[in-house]
Amino acid sequence: MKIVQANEIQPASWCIMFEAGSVLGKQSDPHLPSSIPFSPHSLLLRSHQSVSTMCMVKDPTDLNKYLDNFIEKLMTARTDKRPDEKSPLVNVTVLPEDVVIVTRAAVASFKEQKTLIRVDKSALPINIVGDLHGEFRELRMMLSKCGDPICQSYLFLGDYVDRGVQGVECYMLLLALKCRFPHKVYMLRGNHEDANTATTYGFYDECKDKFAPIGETIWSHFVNVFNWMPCAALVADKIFCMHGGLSPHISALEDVENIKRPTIVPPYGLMCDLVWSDPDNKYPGWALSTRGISYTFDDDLIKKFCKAFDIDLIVRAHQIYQDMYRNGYKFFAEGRLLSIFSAPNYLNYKNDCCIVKVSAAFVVSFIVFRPILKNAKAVAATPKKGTASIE
Ligand SMILES: [Mn+2]
Repeated sequence: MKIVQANEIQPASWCIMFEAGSVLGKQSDPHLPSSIPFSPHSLLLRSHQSVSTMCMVKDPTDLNKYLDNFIEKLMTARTDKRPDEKSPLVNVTVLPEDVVIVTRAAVASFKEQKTLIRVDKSALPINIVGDLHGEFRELRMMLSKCGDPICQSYLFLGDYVDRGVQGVECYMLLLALKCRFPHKVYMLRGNHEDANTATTYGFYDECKDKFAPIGETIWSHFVNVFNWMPCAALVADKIFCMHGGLSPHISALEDVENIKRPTIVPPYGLMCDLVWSDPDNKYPGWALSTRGISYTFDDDLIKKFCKAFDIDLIVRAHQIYQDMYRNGYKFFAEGRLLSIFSAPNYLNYKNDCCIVKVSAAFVVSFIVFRPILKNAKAVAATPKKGTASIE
């Protein structure tokens, strides 16, 4: 496998410049997904229909038409400037009926997959996307830049919700795309796709606010999907992907494949490690993580894992190190493990983010997204080495 560094392959046009202030709100239309030709259909289900009526959408053709309309609605809604000069929000309403339909379809779709997804080589090129954390406007831009899921595949590594304020919109759009294009869009579970975590970091409150007075019911639909999500993917037999990292409990890839669902993320064990662990050379081998859950693993373990299972590259998300603030990615173990992060200006860190693209010829490249910030000096600040943010 050939690894192409961003510096070699990244012409200026590959950087979408995010405007953190008001300008983008006025200019949002040029960034909308012209390359995603979801045409309008007449079947768009109306908001006044009851939840029970919505649940009767069983014909796959009708479901696809509904999904086309729903995706188009989310992808084309305008962004609104906010008076507090925070990043503009996408002005779109997800209805309770939408959640019922999409989560039901998503559970059915996830049930068709094993806990380890095997993505065939024919799915290449594939875009691999890290943490999103409710940054919906930015997710739409990245999708529009990377292109139509009819033409290329996507693998999302989890953490769609929490922290940001449009987790509902992010998660719903991706679930709808996954259901509409099940052989092109793949989604893995992050540690935030779990009732215990998402109750603490914002998504539960977002559901209660957006769907009052039935927010808790809607929340339970989302939790049901969380519990059915796969935890790892093997792309073209060579690229092993998960949200967190490796586990001392993997003796064969079938161990991942055989994890039973539905399940919460347990406090220890294989599934817990897949969504929670981190690479770190501070301590040799497996070490208890300072997160208070799961482990860290060193370069030596990464290399041994790759050799044992004939893996060229491990791609994971879950962290934004300060030395990732430029470009949004970091290699470990002499290129055997790649950590990516896909939420720009996350928690006002002023960080770049990136999406990894694996071509049909197995060339790995990066699409880097950089926020445009009013204080340019802050962006250029020298990162401190060795520190990481826990995601
Ligand atoms: Mn995470």
